[in-house]
Amino acid sequence: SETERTFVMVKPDGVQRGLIGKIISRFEERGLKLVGAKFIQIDQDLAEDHYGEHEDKPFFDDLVEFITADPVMAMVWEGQDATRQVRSMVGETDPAESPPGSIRGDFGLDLGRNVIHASDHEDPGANEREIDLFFDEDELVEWERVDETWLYE
Ligand code: YYY
Ligand code: MG
Repeated sequence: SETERTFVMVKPDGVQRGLIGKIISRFEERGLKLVGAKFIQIDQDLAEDHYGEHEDKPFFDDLVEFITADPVMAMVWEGQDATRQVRSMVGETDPAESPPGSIRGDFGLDLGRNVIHASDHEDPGANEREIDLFFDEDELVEWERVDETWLYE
């Protein structure tokens, strides 16, 4: 598989519940490399852009209100097959359907408060699109982890 970058965001419920560190640790321990991070409060325009695919859904207004209500931790993680691997660590959209061991399965109960966003691996280009929406090119850092030679064959 290819090395790639994916967009991840701890949502306002995860921030308020003090889960930023635990969530970052999971990706770090997996071997993924943090290449961008910002702690921000999303405005209406950015929220509507980010969730544009859902604009006709009945939950859209509540979703935008929720994601703009308080700060989020927006990040870019890099690694082999990163988009698919992160999604499998996140679990299903509904925490109630997410297995224990997944982030939503360990930290959430309610569909509308599912702690974390990650780019959809079944939507080609979603990762790049979301990274571009949240980060300028010069906010992404190229660096080597010391354990990279032992993480990959
Ligand atoms: O990518 P993912 O976050 O797993 O789910 P999406 O289907 O893209 O929906 C985005 C977001 O919307 C989801 O994380 C919770 C919310 N949502 C909802 O409140 N009610 C639904 N029936 C579906 C999704
Ligand atoms: Mg999605």
